[in-house]
Amino acid sequence: DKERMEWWSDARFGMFIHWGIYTVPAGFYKGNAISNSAEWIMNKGKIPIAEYEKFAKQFNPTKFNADEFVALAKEAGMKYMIITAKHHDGFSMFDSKATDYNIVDATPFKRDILKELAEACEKQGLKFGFYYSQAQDWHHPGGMGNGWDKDLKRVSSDEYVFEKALPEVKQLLTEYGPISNFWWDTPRQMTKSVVDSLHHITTALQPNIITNDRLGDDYPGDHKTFERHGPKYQPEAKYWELCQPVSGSWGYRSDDNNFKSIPTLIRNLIDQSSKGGNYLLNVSPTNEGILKMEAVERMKAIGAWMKNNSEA
Ligand code: JFZ
Repeated sequence: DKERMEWWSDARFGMFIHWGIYTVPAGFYKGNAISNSAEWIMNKGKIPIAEYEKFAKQFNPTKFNADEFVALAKEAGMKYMIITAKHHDGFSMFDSKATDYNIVDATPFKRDILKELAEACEKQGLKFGFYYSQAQDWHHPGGMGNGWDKDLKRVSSDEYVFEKALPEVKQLLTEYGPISNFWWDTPRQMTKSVVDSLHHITTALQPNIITNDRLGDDYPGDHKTFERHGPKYQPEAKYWELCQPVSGSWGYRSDDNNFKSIPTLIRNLIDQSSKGGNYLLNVSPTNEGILKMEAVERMKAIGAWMKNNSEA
């Protein structure tokens, strides 16, 4: 275990990426700003599935360049990258074999960005992992969380898990090279057997994988997760990570200019690091597939600071 955790423990700094078709509405629905983080717009705006699906047809981030993303993360001094393979909205950001509701089959873009990033990370020597919303899925009729779509004819959550979650997780762990991390989220209403199966295939298929503490009740995972705010004192947990967005929202919203200052970000990195934890800093690609200038500037500044303050 200690050996398996070594690179992660030494890494201290990683890039989190929230990206999905919610970057099309970018925080606005029918002319209204929908409060909360951009990736929650389907839920907060009570958008029916048939309406939300239309965003996929407008998702065409042609300026996306995986090598540039990975190079920027490296320049910032980050050692690993974790991207949303599927968020709560249920849209798969890779060439999913379990559903056509995915980036290759349902968008004009037709590119598997996870494949591209996996290859770029391999090439440039960055660890690569996935965020996956295993319980909440507002698109599948057996997924957790969609209580607003009146046309949704519900099926059992087992059906959702066996048709979608398990096959997708399996695909992500077998077709994308070495996967360093699996970052589960919002473990709601999961049965013990489902959680066990997810845990089992993950560790069986990628024995060196590192997981967070959000798979299910009985699974502490390999590390604790702090969200948005770091711990005040050094936590008891040996392995932990603070995840935090560089601006206000995890996913891109057009009105989010709430960027943390460069000194704040550097201080946050030092703060977690000095208490023995990792800092997973989130960026939000736009609908064009690039980062806002403010985000790029910040990554470069952190990297420059690190360079100026390291030996050799
Ligand atoms: C979850 C997601 O719902 C959100 O969209 C984002 O992906 C974030 C990283 O994770 O949000 C959470 C999950 C857990 C807590 C807070 C927000 N928590 O335990 O405080």
